[in-house]
Order: sequence, then structure tokens, then C-alpha cells
Amino acid sequence: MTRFCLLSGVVSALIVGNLSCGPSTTVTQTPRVPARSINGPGIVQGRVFIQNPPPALPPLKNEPCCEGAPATVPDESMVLNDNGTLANVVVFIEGGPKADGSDLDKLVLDQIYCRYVPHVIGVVVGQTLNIRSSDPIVHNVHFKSAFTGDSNYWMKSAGESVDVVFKMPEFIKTGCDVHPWMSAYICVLDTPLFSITGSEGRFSISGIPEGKYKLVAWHERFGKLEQPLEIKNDTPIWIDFTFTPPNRR
Ligand SMILES: [Cu+2]
Repeated sequence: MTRFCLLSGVVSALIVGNLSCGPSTTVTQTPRVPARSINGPGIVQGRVFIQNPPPALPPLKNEPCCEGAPATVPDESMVLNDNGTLANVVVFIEGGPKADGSDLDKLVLDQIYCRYVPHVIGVVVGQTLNIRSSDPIVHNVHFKSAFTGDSNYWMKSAGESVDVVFKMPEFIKTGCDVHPWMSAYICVLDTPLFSITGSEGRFSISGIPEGKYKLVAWHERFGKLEQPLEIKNDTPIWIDFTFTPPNRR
């Protein structure tokens, strides 16, 4: 029995929440590795297209905001680029080592003229996200995590901020109750191997260790697409994605 308990103790080092000798049904979880230690020769790049896109979204009325703010702001929940691609798509590697991002630089999510900048931000589990306001008015940063519940940070003047660290991967929509047209996505990832498309619809992820993975593309309106990815060496791999909105097929 003693021997069994010793052995069980070794195994339980890899099992979350099991520090006793009793039987366990807990799922084995691999410890996280420092994000900066994840490095390899692989590069994957490509573009994210949209087929038969819906009509462009009208801008959002941006008032009452504060002095100097534009009367409207773009609705960034769907940004169509001129070359047929889509912005604000998070492309990431799934199936690699799970990262702890506490060794990565702090990121900033700002509120400028009643708009989140950027609209979509990727942050690694354990990495610090500084959420701030540049506006001389009241905002509240209000979001709900599936793991930690409701968070609501009030910011009453320019320069106020809060540091937030997420412990689990999830994509969280945040908003402001004072200015209900404000929205952003905080995409908490298990990996530093990700890229977010911009005005050219391009993504590029480097430093991928050799291995077999899934490459996932996520957009807040159009959901997820996946493709297999195998990294064998440093030859860049090109992969394109094409979203087709469900009602346009
Ligand atoms: Cu606000």
C-alpha cells in the first residue's frame, strides 16, 4: 500500500487537483511551458478570404461620447477588405505545447473615443493584459468569463487602467454599459503561435516546432475553420482559408 501511494504521488504531480492516495477520475493535464520556450523552424502564412460576403455593415452611431470624438465609428464585427479578405480573424495553432504567457510582454487594450483599440486582441494564458481608457469620460469594461464569471471595471477618467491575467483559454466579448455600441474580443489562447489578420487579410505564424497540428481560423461572426498542418522543417507553408457565411451558400 505504501508503495502504491508513493507511485500515486508521482503520478499525481501531473494530475490537477489530486494530491491524495485515493482513486482519482481527474483528467491528466500536461504542465504549461513558458511561452518564450516554444520555438521551432516552422512558418505558416496565408490569407483569409470571404466568399459571397453580406453587404458591408453601416457605421455605428458614436454619441454621446466625448469632445473630439467622431460622430460614427466603423462596425468592426465584420471588416471586409478590398481584396476579398477578412480582417480581425484570429489564426492559431492547436495541438502544440500549452503555454504559460507570464514571460511575455504586457499587452494593452485601450478605449479611444468610445471604441476599443484593437477590436480583437490575442493574449496568452498567464500574460498580463492592461485594459485602459484614453477618454475623459466614464466607461465600464464589462465581460463574462466562463471560468471566473462577471468582471466589471469602471474607469472614470483618461489614463485609468487595470491589469488582468486570464488563467484559461477562452474567447471573451467585452463591452461598455454606458456606450452599448462598444465591443471587443479578448482571445485568450493556450499558445503564442497565433496571428490576427489586418487590412490585407494576411496572417503569418513563425517559430512553430516540428509536429502535427490543427491550424484554426476564428471570426466573431463566422465561427471557426480548421485545416491540418504538419511542420517538418523550415520551408514556409502557405494555407488560405475561405469563410462562407451560412446564409450565403
Ligand atoms: Cu464606454
